[in-house]
Amino acid sequence: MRLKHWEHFLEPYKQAVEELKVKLRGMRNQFEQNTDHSPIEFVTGRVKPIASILDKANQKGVSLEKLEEEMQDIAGLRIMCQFVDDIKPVVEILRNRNDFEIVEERDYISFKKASGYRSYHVVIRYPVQTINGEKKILAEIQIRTLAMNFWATIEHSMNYKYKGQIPEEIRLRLKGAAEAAFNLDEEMSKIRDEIQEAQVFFSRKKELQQNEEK
Ligand code: 0O2
Ligand code: 0O2
Repeated sequence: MRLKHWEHFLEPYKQAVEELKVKLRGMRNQFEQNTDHSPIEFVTGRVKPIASILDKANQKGVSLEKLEEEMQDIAGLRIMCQFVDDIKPVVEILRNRNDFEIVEERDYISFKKASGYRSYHVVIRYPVQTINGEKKILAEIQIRTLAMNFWATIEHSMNYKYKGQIPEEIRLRLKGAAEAAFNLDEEMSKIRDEIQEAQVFFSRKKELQQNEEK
């Protein structure tokens, strides 16, 4: 494909990423205005660079004619949550939306990847309105905690540095670091639960004292 063709091919993906960033950030804004805890911390999005599309197509044996149907993450969105428990409610909201259709879900949190990678992936079919009518494209939404994101971001850049050939010793340490990140998630959830219990306990105690004083 020539550059001009690539630009034409990627145009609906660019539009989808921009639209979905607004929509998913809108979810965060609504939570912030209406609740005391937003399960969404921040949202990012990107269109896969042409070189990465070509690399992945090559690795997976996908012909360029089949990219549209077989490469699900040319348009990629990422939703970062504070706690592991925030992920399910976010997925549930995505399932209930009627501006796209969910094609597939991949739960790499219950079933982590061999690398140690954890994240929840939702593949959607999203309708983009173009001057030539509606075009449905595939997009991948990755939902993960801040700790999972921290690990994945650094592991991804190391993989890039080593061109996918991370030495065995480092690979094992990264796997260990993924477990440490998961333990951190669990510890943070426990701390939050204990603070919430303490808050309930103290507000009940205060109520009782106020009633006794009356
Ligand atoms: P706010 O006010 O910061 O909460 P754009 O399309 O221009 O809005 P762009 O250039 O695509 O955004 O940026 P990106 O990197 O996709 O998204 C960045 C958003 O995530 C910003 O929020 C950042 O503040 C927020 N963010 C918070 N922590 C992190 C982090 O650790 N890494 C990254 N990449 N982003 C983070 P908003 O929504 O612009 O508004
Ligand atoms: P990018 O844009 O560089 O992040 P496959 O490539 O076969 O593993 P598939 O079938 O496309 O993946 O689907 P999957 O595994 O649900 O999603 C792939 C994407 O998940 C990757 O995109 C990463 O963003 C993320 N991911 C999956 N495994 C790992 C991992 O071990 N480490 C990190 N850091 N990220 C992972 P790409 O293609 O790498 O592109």
